[in-house]
Amino acid sequence: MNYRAGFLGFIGQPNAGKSTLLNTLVEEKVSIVTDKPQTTRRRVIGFVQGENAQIVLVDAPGVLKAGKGLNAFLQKEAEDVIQQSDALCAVLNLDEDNKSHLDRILEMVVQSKKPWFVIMTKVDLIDKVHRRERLRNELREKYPQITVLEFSNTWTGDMKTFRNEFLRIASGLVPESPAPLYDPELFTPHTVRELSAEVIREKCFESLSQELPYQLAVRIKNFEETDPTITRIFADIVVSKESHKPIIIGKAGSMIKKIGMAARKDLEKLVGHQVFLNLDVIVREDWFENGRLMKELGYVVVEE
Ligand SMILES: Nc1nc2c(ncn2[C@@H]2O[C@H](COP(=O)(O)OP(=O)(O)OP(=O)(O)O)[C@@H](O)[C@H]2O)c(=O)[nH]1
Ligand SMILES: [Mg+2]
Repeated sequence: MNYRAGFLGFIGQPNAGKSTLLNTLVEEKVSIVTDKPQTTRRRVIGFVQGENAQIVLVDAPGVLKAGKGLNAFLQKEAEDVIQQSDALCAVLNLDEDNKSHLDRILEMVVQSKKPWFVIMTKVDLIDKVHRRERLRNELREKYPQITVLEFSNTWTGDMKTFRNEFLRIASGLVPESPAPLYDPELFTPHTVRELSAEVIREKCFESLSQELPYQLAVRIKNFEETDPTITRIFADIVVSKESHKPIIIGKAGSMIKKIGMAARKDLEKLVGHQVFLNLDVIVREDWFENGRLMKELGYVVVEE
């Protein structure tokens, strides 16, 4: 069998479980996951290595209606992932109450003219059993050639089977390649510094409510690895309004302490040793509507 390698983009609604899928398949925490929609902001890449194939998974932000500022960036990022992938996976979540949102995902992958398949996620939600059957039948009728896999993050024993099945299907959709596209020893091209900023953002998402998580960004100021026993990380939590600052800091610093402790625990797992973490909160007025500030925070469309 000839070797195959290529980019496979996950396209789905916000909260569909795309990042969960990526982490499960890569068997590492590459992409952050929260119960809030619009968690992923920039494309996140992870590799799945098979015997005769390397699948480069691309986790995109959930598909949104076009907007401005950060939302426009998220939409463009999802569209670019569609364009730049060799094949696509439509991620259809059973907890989506508005069926037309799932139809939109299907329309987008069909329109791309790329090879594609479907992963139906959250199949553990038993009150959605009727939806699972209906969606399966509809897909079989409309797209008889398309493979439909099912996924639940509650599975324990079955992950290996799912992973193998995924590799078999995805390998058939990516092009032949003389060699892997990335070093097969790696699981992601992202640096530990980049992953660290995302871990801190995840803890902010988990600890804060309402619009706050959507209006903050995390920037690593300094990442010191000179001492092999301890990594020192200095980061800014960037908020969009002066009034958000005291909420993030919390009463007597309790909120920022909570975020910092949770982040440090995960960062220590990531780097494999002790982490010193220093978090500051800074205000950049309405950064998510300001092209220049967005660019400064790394939310800039990569032209390739
Ligand atoms: N019940 C159930 N929940 C799941 C499953 N997969 C993911 N979730 C949960 O769904 C929520 C969203 O998961 P994510 O992986 O962050 O979803 P996403 O598609 O990456 O979301 P965005 O980045 O916002 O576009 C999290 O709370 C997950 O724990 C599943 O199979 N079953
Ligand atoms: Mg995500």
